[in-house]
Amino acid sequence: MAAWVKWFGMAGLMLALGLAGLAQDTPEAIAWQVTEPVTIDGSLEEWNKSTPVTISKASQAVLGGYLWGGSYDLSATIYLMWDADNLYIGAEIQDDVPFTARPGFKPDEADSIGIYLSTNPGADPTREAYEPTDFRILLMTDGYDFYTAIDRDMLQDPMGIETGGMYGDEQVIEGYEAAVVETRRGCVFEAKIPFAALANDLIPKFTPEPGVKVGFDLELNDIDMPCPGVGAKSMAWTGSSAIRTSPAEWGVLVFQAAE
Ligand SMILES: [Ca+2]
Ligand SMILES: [Ca+2]
Repeated sequence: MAAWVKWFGMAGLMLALGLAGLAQDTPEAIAWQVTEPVTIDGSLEEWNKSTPVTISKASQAVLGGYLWGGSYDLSATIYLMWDADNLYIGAEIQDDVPFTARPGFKPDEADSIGIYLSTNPGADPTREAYEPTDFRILLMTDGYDFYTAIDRDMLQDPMGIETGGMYGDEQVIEGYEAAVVETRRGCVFEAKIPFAALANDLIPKFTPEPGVKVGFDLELNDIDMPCPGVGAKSMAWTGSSAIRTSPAEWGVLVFQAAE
């Protein structure tokens, strides 16, 4: 066998092993198909809670980790569900000072949840640059306004879905619904995001089906004093703070049929 054939064979093997390693290392979250209508009321009694995503470890702090005081300070158990038109997120959040925000500050420097979602199942999971079908969505977990933001600053051409809401006090997701119930340790948050809000004439609407997988991550953002100069902290399900600019560190969301 010619040396170059061996070399290419070895390189191919190493590439295959590398890709296999990558596939094994990519965490998967599950969104369950809705079996009964989800009522956005802050109660998760109608939810499939069999596969929670947890953010509760020091290793998941991605910004301001030195401020993290443990799971009572900030942690969450998060559930995902879907129907043909919507992604649902339910979160049992522990936050020693919930519903905290500062007027004019970014939602990711307030109490909020960040959702990272690709609407293109065919996207290259190793891509390091956002594509127009990659979305960073921020949901304020305050007790009444439920403002939202979509961050598209990492895209050269956002294809008509521009950055909005990044300085607070805006509702940028059409059809969005959210509700919250305060608990002893924080709150239960429940929200509905229509897939149509992540589509336009240029960006096709995502149509979930059982077995479909897309790039995905979750972020918890927290402040505990609504004063200028107070540091915010962020924790992520997987990856580092680089998830904000690169989908390469995201995990995967699997759309599962109802059992
Ligand atoms: Ca409910
Ligand atoms: Ca807080």
